[in-house]
Amino acid sequence: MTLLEKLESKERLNYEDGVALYELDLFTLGKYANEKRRALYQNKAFFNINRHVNPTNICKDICKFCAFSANRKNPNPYTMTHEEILSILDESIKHNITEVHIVSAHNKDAGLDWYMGIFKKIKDRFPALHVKALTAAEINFLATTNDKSYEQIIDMMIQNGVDSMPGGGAEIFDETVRDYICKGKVSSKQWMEIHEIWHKKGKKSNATMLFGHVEKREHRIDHMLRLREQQDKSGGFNAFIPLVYQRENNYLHVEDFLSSVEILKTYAISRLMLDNIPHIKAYWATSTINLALIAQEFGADDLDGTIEKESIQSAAGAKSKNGLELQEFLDLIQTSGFTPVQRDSLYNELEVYK
Ligand code: V47
Repeated sequence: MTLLEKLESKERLNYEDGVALYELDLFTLGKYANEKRRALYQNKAFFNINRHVNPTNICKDICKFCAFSANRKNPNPYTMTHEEILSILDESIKHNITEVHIVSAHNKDAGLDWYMGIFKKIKDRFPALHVKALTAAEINFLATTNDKSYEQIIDMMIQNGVDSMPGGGAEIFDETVRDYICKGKVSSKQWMEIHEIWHKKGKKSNATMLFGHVEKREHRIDHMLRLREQQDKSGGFNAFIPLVYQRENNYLHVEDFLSSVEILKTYAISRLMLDNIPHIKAYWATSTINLALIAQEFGADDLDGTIEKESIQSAAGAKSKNGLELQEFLDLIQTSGFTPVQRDSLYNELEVYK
């Protein structure tokens, strides 16, 4: 059977198919991805009203791609107090956020109680707010530095009010590339194991892929297939998020920025390969809002949210520092021909803006 016949018959695609998909022209690829996306969600483009908070940038690890952590290129170490975090959210709650997305660095001096206290105090003050927090990389860091198992850390997260896990720390699973870009951080196997334990507790998480640096197309397909296999087993991934690599202020020297065609192909291929992960998120902070909107025609169905303040990608050159106002977000989605659907963190529809 040819690749096009497989696409027509909606057969599950294998590694060789995935690599071959990149050789198709963008519009053929887009047609199949868009058909799948429309069959599931029609004209809807999902988003949420959220706030990103990054409580510390002090990190024991040095990932070559990271411009966020305090280091020689970015010497401004900070660690927020719980009161500072709560006062940020006191403001954000006035904008009707339904989710706080918390990602920190691996700060040895902050201590386990500081990390867990963030969630507990947020839940005490804002019981209805969905707390999406701690990447698998952070869980691995907290477990190893506190002599605890992953399950013990995960149980503590749940007790202290974490509702779901973000998809960060996945980077690229291929071990050779991973060793080159972020040696010493959570391994691909550990990342998967942590999500599996989380899913076994009946909880949901996301999965990211950092692309556009030194990896090859083959590594992206391998990454997607490892996630698809895990999803067949544990079933808890809500969204796949391809993160476009930003190249400023870090230690990974990459000359060329990916073309928009390559980025759109990657969204489309994600939709086609990941037949068991319901949502493909075009995270506008890395793709730009323009491309994230176009991506809705190429397989993506979600844009993340209003964000309010973004620190990780903007440190590396993305122009996303201050989020987007709700009205602007709605206008952009509508003028692109889509129906904005405000969702909660688990993709229940809260409001459909006709
Ligand atoms: O894992 C770091 C990435 C991630 C750069 O789950 C970079 O809904 C691009 O995971 N260029 C953290 N990306 C952010 C993250 C995330 C974002 C939005 C939504 C969700 C979700 C999760 O940021 C890290 C890393 O892959 N990152 N440096 C960079 N230079």
